[in-house]
Amino acid sequence: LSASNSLPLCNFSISNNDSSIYKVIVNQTLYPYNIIEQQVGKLLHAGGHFVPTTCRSEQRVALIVCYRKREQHLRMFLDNIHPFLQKQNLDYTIFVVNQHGNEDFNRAALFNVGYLEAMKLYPFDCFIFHDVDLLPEDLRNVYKCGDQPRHMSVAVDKFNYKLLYSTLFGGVTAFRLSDFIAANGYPTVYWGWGGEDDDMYLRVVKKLKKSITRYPIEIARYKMIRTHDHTSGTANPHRHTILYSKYDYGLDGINTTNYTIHRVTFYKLFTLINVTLPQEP
Ligand code: BGN
Repeated sequence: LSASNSLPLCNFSISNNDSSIYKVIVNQTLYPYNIIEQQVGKLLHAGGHFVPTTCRSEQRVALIVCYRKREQHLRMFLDNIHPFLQKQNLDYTIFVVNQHGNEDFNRAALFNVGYLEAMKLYPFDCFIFHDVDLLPEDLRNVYKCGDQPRHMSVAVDKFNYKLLYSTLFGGVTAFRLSDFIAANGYPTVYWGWGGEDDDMYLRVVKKLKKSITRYPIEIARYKMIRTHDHTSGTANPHRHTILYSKYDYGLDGINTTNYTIHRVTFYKLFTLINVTLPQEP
């Protein structure tokens, strides 16, 4: 896979505003995976890995998706995100981290697992952490990392394309490898819905001593997929307590992510990391 060094650096830019709108396809008639593979998987290497052939990418992007029982969402996500990222000429790989078992959902710990497992496979330098139900709508929303952690999902249709609050850091985020390591990754102590993204925001501000950045609100637009097959998790009653306890971020995060891998499978459209997270009472 080593791209020839003689190729020019990949350069993605859109001059004509009209062409920047990405046509999001939310198809309620569910295509089986093999049809999606035929439609958007032709140029992929095993495990949902794409490498531009006409240019050399400056970043290797790992797109980490947290997941549990959202089959329809995942299919729509894959159907949309592959052509989107290929148009941006990125060297990217899609990892779906599935939380197996009956423990409460732990979105943040799944992201850490994705990071840890991805690094065993390829020297990524950019990590994009993604909810499975968000689809980018504008090609100028480039899935790359910069000097500051970036909140990508600024304007979501469900919230009338408005930012809910100024420190919101949920949905989709992008971190340079060095920033993610310096933050000690995501927290692992948030079980159930809410708070883990606010915790990550505080890590950026307090531990990294950086501020987050965002693309302009007219660019960072997303459609939220809504189907009947998902049950949103229960809110975590401890989330405020943990968030405001000002605990030491060095003592919880990448270095304390406890997990058991069942299997890593290299499908055409993504790498599946199937994992159990032991939940302490
Ligand atoms: C916030 C949640 C976030 C969530 C956004 C958007 C909390 C912590 C309270 C101290 N934060 O209220 O996790 O992403 O709403 O839904 O619940």
